[in-house]
Amino acid sequence: MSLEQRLSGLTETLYKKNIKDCSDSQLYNCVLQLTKEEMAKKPAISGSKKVYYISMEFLIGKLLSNNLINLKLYDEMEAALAKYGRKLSDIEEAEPEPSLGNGGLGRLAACFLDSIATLGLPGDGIGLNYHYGLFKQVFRDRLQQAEKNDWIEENSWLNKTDTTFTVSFGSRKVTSILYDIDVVGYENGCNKLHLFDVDTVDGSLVKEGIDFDKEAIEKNLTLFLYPDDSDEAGNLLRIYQEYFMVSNGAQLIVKELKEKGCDLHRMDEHVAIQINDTHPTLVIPELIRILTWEEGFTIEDAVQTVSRTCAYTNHTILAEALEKWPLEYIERVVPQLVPIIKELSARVAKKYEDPRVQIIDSGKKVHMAHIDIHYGYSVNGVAAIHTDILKESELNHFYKIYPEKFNNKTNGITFRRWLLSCNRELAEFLTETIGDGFKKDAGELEKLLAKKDDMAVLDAIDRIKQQKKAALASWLKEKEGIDVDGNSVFDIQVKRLHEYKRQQMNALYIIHKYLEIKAGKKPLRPMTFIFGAKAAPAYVIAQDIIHLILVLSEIVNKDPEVSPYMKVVMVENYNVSYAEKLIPACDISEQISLASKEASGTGNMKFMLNGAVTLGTSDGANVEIHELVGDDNIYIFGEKSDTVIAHYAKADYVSKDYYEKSPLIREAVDFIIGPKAMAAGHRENLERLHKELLNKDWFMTLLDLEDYVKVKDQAFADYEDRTAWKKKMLVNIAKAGFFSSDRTIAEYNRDIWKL
Ligand code: 26V
Repeated sequence: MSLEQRLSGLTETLYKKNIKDCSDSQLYNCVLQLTKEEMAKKPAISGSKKVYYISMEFLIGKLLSNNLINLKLYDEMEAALAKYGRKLSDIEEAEPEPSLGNGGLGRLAACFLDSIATLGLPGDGIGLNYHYGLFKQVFRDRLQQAEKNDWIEENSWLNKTDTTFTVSFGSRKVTSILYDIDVVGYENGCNKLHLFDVDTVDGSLVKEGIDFDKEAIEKNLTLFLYPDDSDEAGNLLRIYQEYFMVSNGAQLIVKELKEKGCDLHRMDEHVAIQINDTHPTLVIPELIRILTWEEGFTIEDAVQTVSRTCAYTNHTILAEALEKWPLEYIERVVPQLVPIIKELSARVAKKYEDPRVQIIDSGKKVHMAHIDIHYGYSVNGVAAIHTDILKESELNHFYKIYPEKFNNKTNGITFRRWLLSCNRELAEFLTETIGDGFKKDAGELEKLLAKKDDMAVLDAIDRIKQQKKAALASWLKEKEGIDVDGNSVFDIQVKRLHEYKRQQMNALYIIHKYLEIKAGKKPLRPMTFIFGAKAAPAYVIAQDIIHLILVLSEIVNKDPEVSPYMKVVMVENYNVSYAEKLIPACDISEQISLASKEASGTGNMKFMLNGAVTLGTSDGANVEIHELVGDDNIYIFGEKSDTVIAHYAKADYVSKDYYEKSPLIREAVDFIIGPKAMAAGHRENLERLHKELLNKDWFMTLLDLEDYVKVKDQAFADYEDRTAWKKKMLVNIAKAGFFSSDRTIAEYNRDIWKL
């Protein structure tokens, strides 16, 4: 039976309706069911060794389009629906987006699962099934408010399994239940994403926004991702979640090993466990506990076996993001792990005196990363510069002990989602121009370089960009109620809100432009500045930065003298689906973190692949993008990482000095507390932000502001040489192949997993 016949049969059975009469969500349900049936027909990927990618976050986004593409059924489904006047893209809008991640780290995990399956490697994800995920962002009174994202519907990608485990929190026992999501590779078989949950979760605990009773763990364990950890109960809940995930994961791994008849002493020959940041670190002592208590291993044997199996990825050098739990908290949540952690710590203390490499420090805090480094066989960073910083400074004392463990794995993105799915027009044009080999071997994008002087090709790439900009403009009109000019330059900064990412620097540029226009200096072409970012609810300055951007949007867009020349848009509830609309429409990609602070970035890669030109610092993967595209096809500004690191070491950065030296900086910074901003915003937020920039500015915004303004002005000016700009777009697309997560995963496999 054809897809069309099956679809039409389903709509009749379920809704007694013809395809053309169903609502989008009814059709979505039918297409979902059909797609799941097709996935179930795919063989499970198997092999003698398997990787478990264990992560508190899997930011998978909507799955329909991606799964249809990987099954090679997209075109057929689209055509079947079109016969009845229905559009697959409308149906996709009915799919709720799970928010099982914060940002880059979780999205990376999702890209990796896609690539692992696409390369035909046996590999499953292990995580949690948060019912309300990360909060949904709404703006009220120009401030961010958090609401729950109730994403789980009766029909979804989740398949309830009959696997359950008992997880002990001391004497308190919780029964888990496992849900699986199938992960289908591109023209390949299936792996699984295992999401653990508890049956007793109770959504009615959530009262206002995302506030809830944190004590009742049986009821709240899997309600939210990253519940507010600004208080003790929040921190404890986070440890409950982490242990719940790893205990289930460890039990699942041992169960699968036994089912395959493997000798647990040779576990490392059958399994690799990749620990995604420190959040799953407790899997190490938990496995040791299971092997010694339940499988009769000696402690020595258990430690050695686990150490040959676990590998750790570091995703940040920010001190505040490196987990250090008070031993007392771990004692309260999982007392059974404390003797093991103490033993692991004692072994280290016996061998090494250096206080910087201890597991339990003098303040009785447990350094999670230190467990991973001592008791894992691999430590990797996520971009070349990041790994260098780990080796040379941040983790240098560990590098000296274990040089052989350290390696780099520059991040990547799945081209199925970030090109084939979100930019079908470009993917189609590339297929016509260079063949479709790039779909399986991203390196083939380089074939495009031969067309660098072919005006027809350059014009076509630009035409697709214009089309995507027009589509975004109408979306923004509908969703945000803002008119933007499709002929303006689209400058986009979308990522989590954090001071180190310096959205505030972008805001200061906007103020500077606003003041220039008011003074009569009009830009050559209108500019559209687009932001998207969620801020952690307890992160006060991040909330203030969002407030400033919303205030600027109000001032700029409503000023008749200025708004014909520029617009400022902060999109509400930026998420994966929004990214898929914004990224293909971007001209200038903002990657402006303080050098040394952004471990890699992956948005930078998605923008490049879609023909945007990067405006960025020498940080994270920007450095590798720069090397690939060359000076002419990227805009690099700002101090380099060694200068920044030296400023921190000497504590000699004084933001006020920069403020006092530069009239441009002074004007822009003082606008924040000037009469216009005060009239549109709240005194408390704006004054706090102004004070922060002047007296602290920990992430050195003012250090780079003048250079940023200069280089950004140059980028806008260069955009006017249309042919030259189109060439930059082409080179960026052509050179993006390196950033395919297929390449990254092939490297993980070659160097770490050896499947
Ligand atoms: C976590 C936290 C939590 C507490 C408050 C401050 C804070 C700041 C940052 C983080 C990030 C944790 C790790 C993370 O998400 N790293 C990101 O990983 C991406 C994938 O490797 C990488 O591209 C990003 O550069 C990196 O920031």
